Amino acid sequence: MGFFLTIEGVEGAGKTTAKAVVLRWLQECGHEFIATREPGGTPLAEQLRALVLGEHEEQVSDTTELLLMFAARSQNLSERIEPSLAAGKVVVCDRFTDATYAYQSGGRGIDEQRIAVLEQLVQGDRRPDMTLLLDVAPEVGLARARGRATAEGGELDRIEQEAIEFFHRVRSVYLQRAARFADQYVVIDASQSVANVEQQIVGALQARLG
Ligand code: T5A
Repeated sequence: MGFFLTIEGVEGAGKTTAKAVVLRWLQECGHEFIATREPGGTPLAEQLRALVLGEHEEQVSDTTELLLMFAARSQNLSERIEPSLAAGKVVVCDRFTDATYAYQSGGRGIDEQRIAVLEQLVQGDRRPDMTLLLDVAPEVGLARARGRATAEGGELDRIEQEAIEFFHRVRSVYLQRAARFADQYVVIDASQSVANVEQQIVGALQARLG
């Protein structure tokens, strides 16, 4: 019944780059797949993404941010993820609920039990079959994200503008979850060169799906 693969990490860890590697490998191996991202993935969920990552004149409360992440997720699940898994496809998702634990619990300080309640409400028993965690020091990731934003003439979004301590807490929760859910997580050393990171990813895919 399909295979649900998610890609996680702090800003600029290389998730977009990794996703391209995963999709190319799936294509070459003849797997049927779809690619999606969170927050986002459907027209409505992409509107929620723009809302939650955008700047506002008022303060966005932590609970509002949390609920918008799960609202977008609910839509992506019902419209794209669940139908694709039911059709036997591999679903590749750039971030999922592990990001909520890392950012809204680790980063913002929301009690993880509150996130667990929403996780169950929105997803039932659905959890990723495999998570590639691109692990890199936040200083390195943010420098990459800034470099890309400058090259593309873009700007850092609302969350990317948080203080460095925020991203250290995010990374720390990711690593704690990787240790706790060792069957789900594969930790990739994303401080390495693009070629080396690609090699680690392909090795992980061959071990699980090859
Ligand atoms: N969020 C999301 C929550 O708070 N809660 C949630 O529940 C969810 C789902 C979403 C934001 O929303 C938050 C987290 C985020 O703040 P996003 O779209 O996932 O944001 O985007 P970012 O995390 O900001 O990801 P980026 O697109 O900035 O970074 P990527 O995709 O990790 O990195 P990538 O591949 O674009 O690479 C960045 C730059 O580095 C280079 C690339 O060429 C690029 O220029 N690069 C490398 N350079 C050297 N060595 C390597 N190994 C490199 N890999 C990539």
